[in-house]
Amino acid sequence: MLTKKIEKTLNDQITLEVYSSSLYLAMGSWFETQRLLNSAQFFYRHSTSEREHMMKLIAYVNREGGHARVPELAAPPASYKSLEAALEMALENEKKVTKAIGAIVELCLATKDYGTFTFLQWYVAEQQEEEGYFQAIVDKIKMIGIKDSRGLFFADKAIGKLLETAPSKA
Ligand code: OFO
Repeated sequence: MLTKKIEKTLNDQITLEVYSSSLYLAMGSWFETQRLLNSAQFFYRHSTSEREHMMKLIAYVNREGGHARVPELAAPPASYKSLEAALEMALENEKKVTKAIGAIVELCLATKDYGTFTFLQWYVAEQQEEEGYFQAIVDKIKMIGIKDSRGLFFADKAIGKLLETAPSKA
């Protein structure tokens, strides 16, 4: 049985996962309008995995006697300054999510909720992987150094290559 405090923090986490999913969906859509189709696929796929993270939390909260809430969210930005800017924004978002997971883990330990602590270990590992993955993409795109549409073409191609080798979720 979840305490009210843990239930609330898990609901806050659901909000973050929903926002991540909708942010990446918006990014995917924008990339599609820019004809950066690999980047679009990358973000669409990532949006789906964030939705799965949300579903997992909803199932856990309800199973443990709480009530998972679906939040009302502000719309994410519809367009982005550049491919690099969107990737940086995504990386920052992942860092924020990692921090939030860490805070819930700490709360679980402080309140001796070892069940939720164990449940969250999946998210800890997932975030470590995702953050590292986004960081690697940002670094790669910086290395390519986009100066013109040719650079953009190669950057999008590089993201396509990463998609082929990406872990199932990214
Ligand atoms: Fe990448 O955010 Fe979910 O956990």
